[in-house]
Amino acid sequence: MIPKPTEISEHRPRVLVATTNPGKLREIHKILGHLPIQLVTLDAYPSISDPEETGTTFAENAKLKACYYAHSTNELTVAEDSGLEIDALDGAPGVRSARFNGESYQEKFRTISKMLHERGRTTSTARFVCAVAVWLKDSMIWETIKTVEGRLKLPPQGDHGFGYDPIFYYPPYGRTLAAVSPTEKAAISHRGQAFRALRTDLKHILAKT
Ligand code: ITT
Repeated sequence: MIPKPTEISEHRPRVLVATTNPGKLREIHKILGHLPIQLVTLDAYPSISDPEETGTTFAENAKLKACYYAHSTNELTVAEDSGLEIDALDGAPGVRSARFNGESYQEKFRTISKMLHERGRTTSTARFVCAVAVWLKDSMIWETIKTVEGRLKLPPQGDHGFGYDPIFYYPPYGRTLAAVSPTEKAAISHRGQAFRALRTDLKHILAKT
């Protein structure tokens, strides 16, 4: 007898992708979504509040989130911390990218423009960074950190992606990451690289569970 899809998925190993950011989740789902695993999101755990991101590096925050959600759910947990580093602003907004000045991204972009102007600049080299940690019970069982190099380009351009994509110009494409397709972004992005590395190692990771 052919098992029903729900019966198949119940026998697949569960992996919790612990992020509250829908933009991240869409991109991660595109890379891990077709694997023989059951991808679980934080929607399954509505009563768990977000941890305070007290780390000073992307790697520390990724570990902190993975550890926190793994302990709260007892799931094999993948978490990531990411953000934009602008060289002319000494690496800001960095680990504070999500919380950086301004409620909306339009406000954040205006703040960045003003800060650059105060330093006599209109542009700067910059990079997106993505640190990923996988945690089970009391141990971290996998981690990576990946980056994509580009330049700031104001005013913002493009409607795809999320966050700082409209001001992140990627020279090989000649466009911002908000002006390219999701597939083009995933091919070169910090998150695309990190989650493809996770996908490659997933068999070994699952063998440890
Ligand atoms: P979780 O902690 O729940 O995963 P978050 O959005 O708070 O969600 P972070 O603390 O890692 O996550 O902050 C990441 C921020 O960095 C994100 O909100 C964007 O502002 C920015 N960012 C990261 N990756 C990006 C990308 O691919 N494109 C544009 N902006 C990005």
